[in-house]
Amino acid sequence: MGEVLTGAEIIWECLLKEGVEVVFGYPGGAILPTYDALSKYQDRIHHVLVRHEQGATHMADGYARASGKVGVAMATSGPGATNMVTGIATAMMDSSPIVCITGQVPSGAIGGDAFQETDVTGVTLPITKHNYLVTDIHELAQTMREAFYIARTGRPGPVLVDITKDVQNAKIEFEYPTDPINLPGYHPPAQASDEHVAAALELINNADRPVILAGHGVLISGAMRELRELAEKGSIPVALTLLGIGSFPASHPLNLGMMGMHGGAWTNHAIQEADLIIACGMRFDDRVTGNVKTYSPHSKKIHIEIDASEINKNVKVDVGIHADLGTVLRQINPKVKPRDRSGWWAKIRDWQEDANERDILQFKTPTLMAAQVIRKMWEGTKGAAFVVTDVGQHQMLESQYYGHDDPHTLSTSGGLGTMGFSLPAAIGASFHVKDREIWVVVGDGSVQMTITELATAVQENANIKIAIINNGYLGMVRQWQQMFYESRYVETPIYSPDYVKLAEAYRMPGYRVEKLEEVIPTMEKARTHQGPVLIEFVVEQFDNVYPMVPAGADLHAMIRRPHPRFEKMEM
Ligand SMILES: Cc1ncc(C[n+]2csc(CCOP(=O)(O)OP(=O)(O)O)c2C)c(N)n1
Repeated sequence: MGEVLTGAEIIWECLLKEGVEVVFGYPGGAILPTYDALSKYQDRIHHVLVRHEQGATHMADGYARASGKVGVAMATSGPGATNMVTGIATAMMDSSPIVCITGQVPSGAIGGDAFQETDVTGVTLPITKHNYLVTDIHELAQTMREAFYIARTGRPGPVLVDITKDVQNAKIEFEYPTDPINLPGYHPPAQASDEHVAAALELINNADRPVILAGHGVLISGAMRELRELAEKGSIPVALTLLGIGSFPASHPLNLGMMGMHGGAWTNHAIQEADLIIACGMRFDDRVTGNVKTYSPHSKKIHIEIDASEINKNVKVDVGIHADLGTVLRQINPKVKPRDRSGWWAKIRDWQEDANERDILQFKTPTLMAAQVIRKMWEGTKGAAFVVTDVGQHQMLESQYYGHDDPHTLSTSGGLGTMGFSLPAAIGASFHVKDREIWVVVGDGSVQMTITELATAVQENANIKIAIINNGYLGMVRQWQQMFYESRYVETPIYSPDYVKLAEAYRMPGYRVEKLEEVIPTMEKARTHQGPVLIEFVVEQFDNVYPMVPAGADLHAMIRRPHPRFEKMEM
């Protein structure tokens, strides 16, 4: 016989059963019974009081991405729940497992425009993997269990559980169900058929110019070792998506780095000239493919993906394998034949050489460049930091200039490109990442979107170092205006507060850096302090991220940084 508990207590009991250690949330009327019950659980679950519910969802997401566990966010009904929308959509696009628990007005009041009533299951239907409205306490425990199961299995994603206030107040005998979960129509697949394995092997063993495309799925599946085995056995170059960074060591000679809109020129050329693409746990996003009509036109394509709806969605493939990536690679790898691909590699090395000569780090610049800051950060942290980036030029530069050798060391909003992600996501990650320095790389625009969470960082003494790359502009948008709108910088210059004084106001150390030689010493000062530290790097305003594939253009039609041998650099 179980104990008689309130619905509110059952929520916390379920979280404990699911192994939850930290919840990011904000109280309010419709979730108040659950907050009241928290008083009995505070010794076992840590609750982080955020400053805005968007912050709670990004923190849960940041925690989930860092730990591989399900992140949990909590909010009240109406505005509390709708403030979560951006964070939920961010988690959805990047396959991050979070469970959002929202309070709802009492069952009897639903539909009557009660105070703070919003149909949040309706609002979040297209941006959750699944969502629930619980109006009957008998369904509460089973629903919580299913929510965690759905969030973390198959292709992970956000699940929202909206719980009416009367359910939180009702009482029932509590027993956590233990029978196997069987959800009609939801059966994450495991391995590939023999025919698929044979078809993939036939293509791999006969390819002269293959390229592996490694996406977020490699990390989610934990298939890093298998990916490396495939690449090394076949001398196959590996190109990474933004979220695939870390799935294959940056310093590995077979690594081509990031592909796509701001990917390496050699990487994109290799994809365009390949005769085989082996897409592993990725989804052919438009930022990766450019114009799909001219995408990798000469190649056969293999796509290994856990989400069936991604196969043949954007790019038609020859062999689509709907299964867990690690399992499939373990099936394929033993039969991959070593093959001399030195001709292919020679071509790639030529492209690389040309790109190296154009690299901004080869130029003498009068002002501090964002790329230089990132490279110094990589040097100063020996490439071993856990980095959380925001959205814009600084994000792309980090992916180009910070070499991530280890998996799960970069966290960034890829699919939704959510400005404001980094500061809260880093706070979330800090509850799991204890063995590495955590660096936030954030633009002056992005940081101002969720800067309220500085207070949370201080209150929790989150050990994060915040590097604001201040170029005085919404830099990436300014770059588009320069390239495609005749340099009309409409509403992209952006005013910032004095960040050093702001840090002081929040009672945390703050520094400003304007010279290259100050970068590493200031980082060193920052790391001596246990807790949040802010550093503002004042950088060149008019630099661009190169190469750039204009939106919708052919992947090989990149705008390149002018070659120093032929042209003077424009700034
Ligand atoms: C919430 C949100 N609003 C608008 C955008 C569009 N956007 C993409 S990058 C960018 C500029 C980012 O500026 P900043 O944070 O200063 O970074 P920078 O590009 O200068 O490095 C904007 C406005 C977005 N991605 N997210």
